[in-house]
Amino acid sequence: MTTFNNAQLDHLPSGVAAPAYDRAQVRPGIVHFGVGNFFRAHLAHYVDALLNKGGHDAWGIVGVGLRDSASGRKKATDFAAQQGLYSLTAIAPDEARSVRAMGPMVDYIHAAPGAQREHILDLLAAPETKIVSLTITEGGYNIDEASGRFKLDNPAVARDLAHPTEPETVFGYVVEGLARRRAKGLGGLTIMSCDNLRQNGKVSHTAFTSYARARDAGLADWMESHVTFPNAMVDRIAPTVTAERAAALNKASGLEDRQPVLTEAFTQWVVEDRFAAGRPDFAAVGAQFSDDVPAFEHAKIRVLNESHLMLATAGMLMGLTYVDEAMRQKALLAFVKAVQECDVLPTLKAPPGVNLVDYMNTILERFSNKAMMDSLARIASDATSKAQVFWTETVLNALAGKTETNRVAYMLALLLEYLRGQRTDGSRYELQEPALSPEQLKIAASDDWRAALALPAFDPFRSKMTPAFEKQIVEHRKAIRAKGVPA
Ligand code: CS2
Repeated sequence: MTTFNNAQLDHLPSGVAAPAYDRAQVRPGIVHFGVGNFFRAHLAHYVDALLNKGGHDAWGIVGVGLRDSASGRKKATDFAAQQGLYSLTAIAPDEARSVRAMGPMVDYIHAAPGAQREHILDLLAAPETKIVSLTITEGGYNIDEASGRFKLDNPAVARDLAHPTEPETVFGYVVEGLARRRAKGLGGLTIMSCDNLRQNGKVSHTAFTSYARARDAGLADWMESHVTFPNAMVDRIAPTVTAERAAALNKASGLEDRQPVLTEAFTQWVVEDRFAAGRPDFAAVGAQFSDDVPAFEHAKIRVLNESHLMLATAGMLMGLTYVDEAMRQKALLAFVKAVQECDVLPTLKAPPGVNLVDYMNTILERFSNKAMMDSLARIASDATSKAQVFWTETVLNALAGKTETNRVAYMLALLLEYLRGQRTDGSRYELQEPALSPEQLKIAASDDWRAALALPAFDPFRSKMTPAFEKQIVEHRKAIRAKGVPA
């Protein structure tokens, strides 16, 4: 069978929905950095839906990959062979399945150091480009957690600042693109983060304008009046697609897709309506414009991501593989619910129009979706950074006496036990903790209870911890080892 490509679009296997638009007519209006599964299941889905409505041909997407890794190179070869096409399979908790041939990405550019540089800069400086969108991961914004500042001394950033017209980082590219727009007398554009961090627009503003200011204050001033950075809450689970998973997806779809994406039926996108160079009618395809995005972000992080990380750390210790498996452990589910009901929901402001209990129940139902086969290892990866973003508020509330400390101490005990890299049966797993130094990894693996409290996951609340709370954490750790997680 031949690799999935444009020629197949008018005779797709039954069950695969074709684009209702002519891909040849679609012109790029959005340049997207970071073409991972999440982007292909989320923003690309909204753009595809717009194109299907007709009248939106100016909003196609050009994907850009800056990572010179094996998977980055594979993506470049695959998308070249498939002309940017891929299949998106969405499966609901009741197993209802839909498969779409996704055509919104009209081009994919892989920028392996230097190659394709002018091509990318030309696009960024083209009058037709209205939005630069980003899924560059939580850590990709190069912000120092403690000070909230952009790290100008990051070697890649320093390199770009020394060679601003020959960029390699996303900051260097976008700001050089903007410099060229300004020089040509063109207008600005919107820099739109689709990453899962609080105030992602504000963080993007800090990152891109700090870089620009270090390069040329006049350019940074121009950006302040010509570029907008809307905040957005994004939500759709997109599990890792392993080679086996890809084969199973292709078997079910009948396609020979080298880059299939799997996701859940649920999707949500709440975004501020601040677009410097216009925008398509995203609301017509299910996005929600709101002036209260932080309330939505907040609820999502504390209900979804906070629970996800509990299931992941506990599930890894118990030797489980997938999120839905962890959801089927009665004791674990009861614990997650108790934290939500006693420690999270009572301290959370409901976003406009949202009932928090329904919101939680929908999320738990999504987690039970067997078809996702979403790996606990994916969720647990970088637990050190995630706990700081997802759990800190719950911990601070308990330490301030607003809620009980017992469950929260147990969560932290789970995290520390997880960071040892060892299941309760003694077998070991690989840790993915980019935020820990080799020294810190050694502390995490040791049995020094006290030293473990110095790990960075505790940074945001360490000064508020009491000896009694520390003792609770240690007692829980001992109990987990002696009796296992469920007990
Ligand atoms: C997960 C998220 O990686 C994680 O920590 O909780 O990737 C989660 O799947 C998404 O935020 C869902 O929108």
